[in-house]
Amino acid sequence: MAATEAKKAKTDKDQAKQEFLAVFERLRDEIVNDDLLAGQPEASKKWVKEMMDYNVPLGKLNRGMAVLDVVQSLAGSRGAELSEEEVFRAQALGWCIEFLQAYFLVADDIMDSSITRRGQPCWYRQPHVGMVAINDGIILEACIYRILKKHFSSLPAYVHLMDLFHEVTYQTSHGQLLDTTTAPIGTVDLSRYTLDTYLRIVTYKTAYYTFYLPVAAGLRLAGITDPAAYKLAEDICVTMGQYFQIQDDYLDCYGDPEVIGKIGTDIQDNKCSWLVVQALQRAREEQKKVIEESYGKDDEAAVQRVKAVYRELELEALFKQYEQESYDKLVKTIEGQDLLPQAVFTMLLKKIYKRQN
Ligand code: GPP
Ligand code: MG
Ligand code: MG
Ligand code: MG
Repeated sequence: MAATEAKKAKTDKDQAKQEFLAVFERLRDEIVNDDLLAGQPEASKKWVKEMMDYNVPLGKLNRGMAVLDVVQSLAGSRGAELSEEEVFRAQALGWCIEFLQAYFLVADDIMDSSITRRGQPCWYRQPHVGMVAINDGIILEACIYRILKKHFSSLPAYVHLMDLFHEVTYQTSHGQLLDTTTAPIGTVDLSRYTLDTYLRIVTYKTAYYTFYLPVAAGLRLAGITDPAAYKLAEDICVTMGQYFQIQDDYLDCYGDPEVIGKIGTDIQDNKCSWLVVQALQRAREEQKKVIEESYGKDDEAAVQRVKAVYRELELEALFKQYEQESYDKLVKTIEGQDLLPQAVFTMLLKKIYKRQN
């Protein structure tokens, strides 16, 4: 019985993903055939279509699909069912988040000199692309506002949605600014790697766009206007986002590149990663010295020396302990409130707990 149920859950999940992907194709085709592109050369249409297919739909799609989950939990708690149009709108809004994510990743991979993303070469690494990727990022971002205009401009939520995307982009760019300037390539200043700085970086560079954005977008679509609901969502989502980025940092070092779809570069890139912050809090003088000499170097032997210190300090076990404590704390907070249906948050949390990719 349990096996049958698990099989059904998987089929439902696959089906939801197929339906979500079908909406991507519709939105993509609308853009490729819109007023502006209609008058452009065939080569531009082809470029935009291929660029979108390469960068937008190939991730886990957790962020994008979360919008419909949120809207459905809110409707479910009122005993209501969504119309076909409401489902489509939630999915289209989810794709706006995936376009934003695609834009961030294209740019982030250039800034981090990354090699692979989602199991394929980073877009800027494609020989025919190079720095045109910067413009492609700008196009991907502009698509968000084309989609919003076409499908949401008749709703009272339109202006709030636009504002939400602008606000979250601003927050994320400031997280990225801190991320890239806390550890400039070629300088190692271990005094900068504090937990305080770390949490500020990850809150802004990841938590807002990964968790708060899908939840707040769903709340807006459902017509919720109570500021207290948004504040609660922000508090829970920021904590969940910190937990998610700590997992990302852990996987950068300990994940299987085949499974995570990218090759870790945090040690070489001198990143203010959760691992190095924890290592520095625990390291003896000689271990600190190894980190000081070997961190931030694009050299495999140096990377291995840093990883050896991480092993001595048993950071894997420390992460596992953090993961459990953080999960338990989040569950308690979610269960301790009655302003929003718990499912809004538990669905998100379930997807990331002990994730391998
Ligand atoms: C993830 O950091 C953060 C982003 C993708 C936000 C980028 C923001 C911009 C404004 C460009 P990361 O470098 O740890 O991600 P990954 O490990 O996936 O490269
Ligand atoms: Mg990166
Ligand atoms: Mg980065
Ligand atoms: Mg990372």
